[in-house]
Amino acid sequence: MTVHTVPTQPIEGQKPGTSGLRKKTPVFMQPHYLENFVQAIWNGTGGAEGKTYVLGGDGRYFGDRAAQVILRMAAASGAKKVIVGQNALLSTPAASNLIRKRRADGGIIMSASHNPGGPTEDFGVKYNTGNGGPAPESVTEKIFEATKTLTEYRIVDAQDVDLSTPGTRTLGGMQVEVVDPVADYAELMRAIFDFDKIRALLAGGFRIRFDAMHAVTGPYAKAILEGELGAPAGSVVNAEPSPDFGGGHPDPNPIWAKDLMAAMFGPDAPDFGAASDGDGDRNMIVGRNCYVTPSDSLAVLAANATLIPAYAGGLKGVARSMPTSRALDRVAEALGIACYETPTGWKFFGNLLDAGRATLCGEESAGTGSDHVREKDGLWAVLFWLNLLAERRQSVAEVMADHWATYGRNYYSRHDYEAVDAAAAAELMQALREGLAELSGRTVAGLRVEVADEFAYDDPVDGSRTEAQGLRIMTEGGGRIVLRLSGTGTEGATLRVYLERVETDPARMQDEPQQALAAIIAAADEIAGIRTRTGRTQPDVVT
Ligand code: VG1
Ligand code: CO
Repeated sequence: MTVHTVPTQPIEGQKPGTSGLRKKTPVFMQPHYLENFVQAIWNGTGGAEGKTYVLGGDGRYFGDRAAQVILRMAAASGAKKVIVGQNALLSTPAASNLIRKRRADGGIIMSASHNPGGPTEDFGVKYNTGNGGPAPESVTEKIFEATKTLTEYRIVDAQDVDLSTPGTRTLGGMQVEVVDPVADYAELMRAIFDFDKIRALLAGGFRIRFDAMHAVTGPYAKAILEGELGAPAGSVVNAEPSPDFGGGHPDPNPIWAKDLMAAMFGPDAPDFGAASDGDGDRNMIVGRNCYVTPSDSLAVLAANATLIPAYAGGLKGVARSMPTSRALDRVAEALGIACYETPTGWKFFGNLLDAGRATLCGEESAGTGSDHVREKDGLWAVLFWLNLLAERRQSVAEVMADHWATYGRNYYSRHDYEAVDAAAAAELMQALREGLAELSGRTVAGLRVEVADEFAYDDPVDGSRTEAQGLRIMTEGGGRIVLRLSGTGTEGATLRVYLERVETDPARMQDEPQQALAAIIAAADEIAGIRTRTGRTQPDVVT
């Protein structure tokens, strides 16, 4: 088999963001674009020679062809073996599990996660390290550096490898092992949860609806929820992964999972609803007439962890990303365990999980996970909820009411302004940054600001410091406004405004979040000048 060494030049802008490199699909399909980045992954991580990798993706447009390119490049650079999900499919948590279980050196996940897919939408490539987690900043920096000095890449001349059936094939001197994407993941879930209890709950007439949003969790949810746990056929909807996610936006939130919301708030609603994103690492939880905000979901999982077999011995600690609400902190305090605050992005949880400092982690963006893998895990969160509901024998709304009665309620919302002019967004952030020091002590829209700062993270495990991770404004009485720019978008800038307020009055636990947060929302606009600087009168997405 011939190895071609193809001359190339650095391509600008191949800098991984919050979660891998994401670009419009046509950008990824440009000559050398994917090849350059993959070669930079090898070059930035000590070469592919003798290594074993895991490879899979969320089934989006171009993923099948990208997989073949990556396989040919791995073979050309002397990799020993690549373990690939059948039809190049693997959810992100399943890939993380396989990397760990098979002791692979790393993995490549082809996904732009919750971003839409298709010929004119988004594509992405993410590199995970041997612990199964997203490469930390130190590694993504090396990969980015490598993209800037590339002069050539290596690729073999070969036909496509057959990925349509499980089995082991060869590509030059490299083994390609095609595996069932679901089997190992299902085995892991069986080891964590009480499947018998969940089976009994479902057999007792508890009705669920899981919306896979035409993305990768379809086959996983079908096999586990319907196949193993006995949910009636049809409980999992939109279960067939499609290259453009059925023309939808595979982001599990009340806006994009509209059908699920309608079903859960409509007549004859099921008892439990859930959805996942493109690559299966996010989850949305919704009860009958009861949407659970992701930050609250994380807090509920922590508070109920000992009901789950795998966590019956208690949690070592918990962690949340900085913009995530502090509902989790209140649970951690009650449990007497540490609660870490990290920058946005799952890569920052890796060290805490590896060091055994945290068992559960989560983000306000519908990501929750534990030390069972090194990624957030959508279906895991769904099974966690089902297991805890089976134990508590309560509705989702009752669990939430109990939770707030015990810990108080952190009213929370995120307002996203999408595809904002990049320069205007940068100016907004810069102006706010410069004014932070003067904000303390001032009263804005009737709220007194206590402290305002820019978040930086000192990793307690490896001592690394990550700066400029979001602007925070704390107001009196436990209010908080956080602003940051997204690192996963592919068009202009996305401004994220995170709004939070603590309520401890037992009579005020069932308010409408936007109303409960009205004063905070007004203060955020006044402080940051969102309307005037972006020209937008309202957010595109409210979660
Ligand atoms: C967003 C979320 C963040 C999440 C990231 C990847 O990042 O805010 O919490 O970790 O997406 O999620 P950003 O930089 O756009 O705010 V996913 O499901 O893409 O893997
Ligand atoms: Co995702």
